[in-house]
Amino acid sequence: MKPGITISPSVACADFRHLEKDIRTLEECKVDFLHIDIMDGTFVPNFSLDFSLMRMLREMTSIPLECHLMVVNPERYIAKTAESGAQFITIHAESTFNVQRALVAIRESGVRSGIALNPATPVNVLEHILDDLDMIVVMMVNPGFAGQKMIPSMLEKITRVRKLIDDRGLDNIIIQVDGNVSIENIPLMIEAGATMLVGGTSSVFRIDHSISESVEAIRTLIKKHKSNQDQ
Ligand code: S6P
Ligand code: MG
Repeated sequence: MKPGITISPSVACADFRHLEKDIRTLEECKVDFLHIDIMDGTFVPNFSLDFSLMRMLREMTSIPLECHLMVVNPERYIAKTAESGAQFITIHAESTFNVQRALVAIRESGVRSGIALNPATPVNVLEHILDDLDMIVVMMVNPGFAGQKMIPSMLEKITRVRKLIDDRGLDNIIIQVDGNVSIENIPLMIEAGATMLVGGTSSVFRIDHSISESVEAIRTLIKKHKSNQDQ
């Protein structure tokens, strides 16, 4: 069965001057996950969060953590990510020669597995690994930075991923979207078939709105989509 639509705020976009306060607000808003970006400065030209911060969050809150590894040869870090409290580990299809083996290793560590596709990576790389997946992440931007603009053709990519998993009877696989998941873009992404929304600077952590207002605005869009579907 197709999963319900969930919200996963990207912690890298929070204001670290008052991180704990933001986390408490996200708890009050009952968000579904926290999205943890880990970058190595090689797979992407930037650095972000790390395992010690993940462990701190794990102690601070019971909101489930889903970790997005933007690192070369991510198999080196699966055990560490699992030990740091991840409930999902997403690796990039482009980041290792041994994608299927790495996905199996994620599940063997007791964690649900995800694969992320950079904008230039075609959907057909998923065809032979669908049985090893709990989540597919369609990157709407090239990974590495917050605050970028969505690449419009990625909407069609979501549609293709949706068709691929529905045709195989695997519609329980989550389709996450990451990058410029903005208030404007969310309806288009959900319409195309996305089921997990990563909220960054263009939605949950907007400068001109509070976190609560932003999560509420996202929920309203989700409800609107659902009521359109029910009609
Ligand atoms: C980007 C990273 C993302 C960002 C998030 C930013 O490489 O994987 O998770 O943190 O997408 O959101 P926004 O709304 O600023 O694009
Ligand atoms: Mg991410």
